[in-house]
Amino acid sequence: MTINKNYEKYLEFSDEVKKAKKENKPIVALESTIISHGMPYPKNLETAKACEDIIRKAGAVPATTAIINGKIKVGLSEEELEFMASSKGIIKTSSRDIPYIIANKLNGGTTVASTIIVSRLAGIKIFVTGGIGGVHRGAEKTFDISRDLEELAANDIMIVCAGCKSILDIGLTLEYLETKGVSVLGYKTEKMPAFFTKSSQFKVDYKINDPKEAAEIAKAKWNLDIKGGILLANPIPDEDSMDEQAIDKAIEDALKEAEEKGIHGKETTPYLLSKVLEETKGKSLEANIALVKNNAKIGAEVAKYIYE
Ligand code: PSU
Ligand code: MN
Repeated sequence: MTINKNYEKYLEFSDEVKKAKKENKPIVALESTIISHGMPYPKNLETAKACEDIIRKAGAVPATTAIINGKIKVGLSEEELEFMASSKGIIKTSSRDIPYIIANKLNGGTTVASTIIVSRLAGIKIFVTGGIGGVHRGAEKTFDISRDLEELAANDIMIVCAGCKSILDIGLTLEYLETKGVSVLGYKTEKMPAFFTKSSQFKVDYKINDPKEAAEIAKAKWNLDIKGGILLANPIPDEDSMDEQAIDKAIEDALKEAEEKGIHGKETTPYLLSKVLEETKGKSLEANIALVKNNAKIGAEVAKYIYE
């Protein structure tokens, strides 16, 4: 876990993460676009804090990443979390946004893509989120494929998520991951989870049965220097899973509205998320919170073996 000296001036580690690095403790990264653009205040803040605590309780150290005032933060203080959760004007920051935001001393919520970059710079091997970006429905016309997939393909990282929302084309997302060499593992499942529901019609590559197995697979990949990260897809717990028809309808409606309004580019994902939330009267948010917490728990368990 060494930091390349050239990066050092851009990075700022929290005391907790600094200490964890010194003591070689397992560190788990967390993204912050989910806080700034993925959930409304104050649930976003409560969820971010709860996830960090779950990771601590499981014996690992959380490192929520963000860009604040042009500094790449690895680990946020309570005040910084509050800032990310409640401020207006935070920029959704994917890979290509990072240099501009740093140069202009702006504030950015890191997406999966940019959190992967920050994790690499900080020597973090695993990160937890809700859902990754992917190939959007209709991508054959719009070319809308999330940068998340490219960074996942290019870096040695494991991401724990609950699959991807069916606002995306799950089948095409899996095909893309296959092309890019990303291993897709199902945590105690053979089916790719669909975020709000436990499964989709698509299969993962391999079902794994415990955190240690996931870590062993990651280590084999990294030791052999095989390009392409690892996606650990962990289904939403039974009791939090949503009614499939209700969520499918909400997503269909949201997609239709986005098209009518001409929403595109980086606005698409946040727009669809907020529309689905509206139509499900907040139920989708509760499910979202439950699944992120569930991922935090599994992520911390895997982290304990992955740094060995
Ligand atoms: N999916 C969710 N919630 C989110 C996101 C995705 O269920 O908050 C966020 C993540 O930060 C992800 C980003 O990396 O959206 C993907 O955006 P885009 O599709 O524009 O690449
Ligand atoms: Mn996109």
